[in-house]
Amino acid sequence: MSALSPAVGIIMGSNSDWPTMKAAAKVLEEFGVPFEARVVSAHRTPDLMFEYAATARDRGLRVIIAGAGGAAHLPGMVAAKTTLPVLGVPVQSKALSGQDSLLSIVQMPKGVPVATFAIGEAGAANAGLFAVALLANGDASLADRLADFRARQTQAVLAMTLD
Ligand code: RP5
Repeated sequence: MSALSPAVGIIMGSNSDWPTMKAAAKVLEEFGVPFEARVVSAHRTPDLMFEYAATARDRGLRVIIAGAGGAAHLPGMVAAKTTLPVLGVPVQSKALSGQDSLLSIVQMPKGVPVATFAIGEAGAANAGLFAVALLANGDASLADRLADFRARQTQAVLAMTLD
C-alpha cells in the first residue's frame, strides 16, 4: 500500500478472501497505483459497508474492487450505495467452488451494474488490471505502463517453447 491517497479500494468479506484478493493488490502495486485494502462484510458489518460505499467517492477513491464468496452480496450492495465503478471478484467457496459467488455477483438487476470477473485469483488479478485500465483513461503515463505490460506479456508467450 502507498502513502499517497488511495485511488482504488480493495474490500472483501473476510480475511479468508485475502489470499485471492492479494492478486489484485499485487497488480496495483506493480503499476504504482495507490490503493487501500480492508475487510468489509455485507452480512457481518453492514453498517460499515454502507458507510464505506457512501463515503468512497468523497474520500477520493475512483474504483472499488470487491471480493466475496458464497452468498456474495458485497459487490452488489456496495454498488447500490455508490456510483463509482465496482469490480466484483467471486471468491472460490468450499461448498460450491465459487459458482455460488459468481452467480451472486453477476446477476445484478438492471440499473445497478457490477463488472464481474472470473472466479478466484485470475479474476482478482484481472480486476486489478481493469482498475488500471479505467484509471489509465485519464493518465497517459499509466496508459504507457499498461501498454508495456501487454507487450511484455505478448513477448513472453511468443517465447514459449514445448518439450
Ligand atoms: C463471505 O463468506 C466471505 O467473503 C468469505 O468468502 C466467506 C467465508 O468467510 P469466513 O467464514 O472465512 O470468514 O462472506
